[in-house]
Amino acid sequence: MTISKTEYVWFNGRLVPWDQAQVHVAAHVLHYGSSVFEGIRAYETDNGPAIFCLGPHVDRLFNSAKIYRMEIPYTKEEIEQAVVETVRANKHKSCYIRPLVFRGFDNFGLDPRKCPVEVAVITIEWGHYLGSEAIEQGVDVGVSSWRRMATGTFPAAAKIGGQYINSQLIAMEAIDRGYVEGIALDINGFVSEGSGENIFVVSNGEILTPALASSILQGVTRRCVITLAKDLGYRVREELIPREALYMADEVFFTGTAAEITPIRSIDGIVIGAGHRGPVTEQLQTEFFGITSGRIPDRHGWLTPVS
Ligand code: PPE
Repeated sequence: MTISKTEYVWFNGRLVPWDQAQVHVAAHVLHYGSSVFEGIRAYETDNGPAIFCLGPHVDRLFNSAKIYRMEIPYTKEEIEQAVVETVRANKHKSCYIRPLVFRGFDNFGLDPRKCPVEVAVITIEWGHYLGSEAIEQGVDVGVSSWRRMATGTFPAAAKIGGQYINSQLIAMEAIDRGYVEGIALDINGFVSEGSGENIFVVSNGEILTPALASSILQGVTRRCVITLAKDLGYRVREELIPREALYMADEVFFTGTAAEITPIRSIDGIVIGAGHRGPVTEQLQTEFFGITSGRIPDRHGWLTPVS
């Protein structure tokens, strides 16, 4: 998605005009990927924009920073407030929000802890991640030749900037092969996730999703979809999923802040289920988009109103 400038970026404690939110080329993050970040959506409702799962996203941001030994110089409440203020200042009806915490410039070398920790909140207009028709029609994807990082090499559950080189390799390969997205396996060959999405499999009325041990990001949307599925009476299991379970599934879908709930209609040219969005996926979408739009009561307290 091409970024269109907004009026303001929240940068190190205050709203500044878009063009003033700049870093130096010596910033540590540019050289070594030293950042943690989030992706959050604000949805349009009748009462103005509402931010989806703000608390869980800010919690994950702080957990990512903790693992990476990065002290965020603001409290969680201050970051939440910064997100709300930025959405409001840019007068969005709906938007994608990118909180970013990164190491600025002080020294080169691999102990970054002398470099200042800088914080930005950027908001942009963003439609459907995997194409405008993807939510209804589903997408064609392929299993990547790139694996997710092996356990004990990178903390896959955390959202750390440098780790996204792995995702970029998966995404570029998929697009070069004519797919919308790639599915990566973990180092043992079990299903892990998409370059920027978690994945779910529906088989014989049961819903499966890879466990945290399969090098997945601990997705906020994943957690919500598990909750919604249980509300609807489905059994959900987080477990090891072999690659062939994808091809044999009745339905497969991606979840993510950007991807929301996107059906997968083929994998490696093999048609999944009936080859279009399945009934379980549709039922979950109805709940998800009902809650995010305010049409269904927010029974889990997932929305933070902006106005
Ligand atoms: N796995 C990965 C690797 C990932 O990047 C995301 C989010 C997810 C799973 C889903 O997590 P969650 O958003 O908390 O449900 N990917 C972000 C998009 C990446 C991009 O910048 O492009 C997102 O959806 O915001």
